[in-house]
Amino acid sequence: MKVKTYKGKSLTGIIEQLNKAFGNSYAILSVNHRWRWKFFIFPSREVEVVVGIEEKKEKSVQEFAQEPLIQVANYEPLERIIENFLASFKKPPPVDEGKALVFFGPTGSGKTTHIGKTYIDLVSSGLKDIAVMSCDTFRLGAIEQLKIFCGVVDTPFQVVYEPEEFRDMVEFLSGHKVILVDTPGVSVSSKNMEELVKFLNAAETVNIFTLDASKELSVIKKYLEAFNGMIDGIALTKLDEVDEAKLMELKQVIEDYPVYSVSYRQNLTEGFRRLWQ
Ligand SMILES: Nc1nc2c(ncn2[C@@H]2O[C@H](COP(=O)(O)OP(=O)(O)OP(=O)(O)O)[C@@H](O)[C@H]2O)c(=O)[nH]1
Ligand SMILES: [Mg+2]
Repeated sequence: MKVKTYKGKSLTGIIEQLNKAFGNSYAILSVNHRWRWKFFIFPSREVEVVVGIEEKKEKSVQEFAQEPLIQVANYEPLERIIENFLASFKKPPPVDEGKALVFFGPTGSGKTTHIGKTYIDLVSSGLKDIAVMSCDTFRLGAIEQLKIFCGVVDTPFQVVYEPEEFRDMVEFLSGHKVILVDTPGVSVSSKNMEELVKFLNAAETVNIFTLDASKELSVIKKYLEAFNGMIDGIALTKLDEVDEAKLMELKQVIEDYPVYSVSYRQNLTEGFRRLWQ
């Protein structure tokens, strides 16, 4: 499966073109409606559709679109800054096959999005033997979001409610090459942090602290202290929302941890770098 983003003026227009090009060999993963402002006064609607396409049915962009529906923005400067930033970090150790990667961290830090991005990145690089698990039973949306992806390439998707269930499921799925685990957001002082710690202690996993780079450094430090000892590595999100100076400050705060992946776009198909193998 290839995952692509198409943009256009109307959803029906995009669907019409998708039907023409791919018949029933595609699945819509998400739809986002936005307003675009021209000269700050003329709003126009834009729809962004993320689509999973069976590879053999894929056609060239030119064949597919009358008007260019795919708009790949130029992120070169940002990518260069991020490359430099990443160069000085420890490389994450290789992840053993069948070991679960648990993405945990504060509410809204980008865990579910990061799992989606990781999933798309792995599938696009040819690795399809993936299982996905969610301990995020608080937000139905999170489960639904992940379920949609998993349906596209027949990925096992499991929801677990208790730490013991989590331990058993990690073992049950350990025959898969990669297991990605989503968790509910935590705040340092709340009860859900205790709950999460029970999950993290229940099985031998790679615990990836998902950190929103745009948060204040004092808040980031507080979280790192609170989870000290549980963090195997870091996934940094929202790098598109910080400047170079903030990146440098951030580097000093997290330099002891390997960085597993970074994201720098809200969109699932763009702005992602995976550093673990
Ligand atoms: N700009 C930008 N936005 C991002 C990025 N990653 C995630 N987001 C946005 O951050 C918001 C929160 O993302 P989620 O993936 O729902 O975060 P979460 O940690 O799963 O949230 P909870 O499950 O509520 O704890 C969403 O609006 C995402 O689109 C990124 O790299 N850049
Ligand atoms: Mg989530």
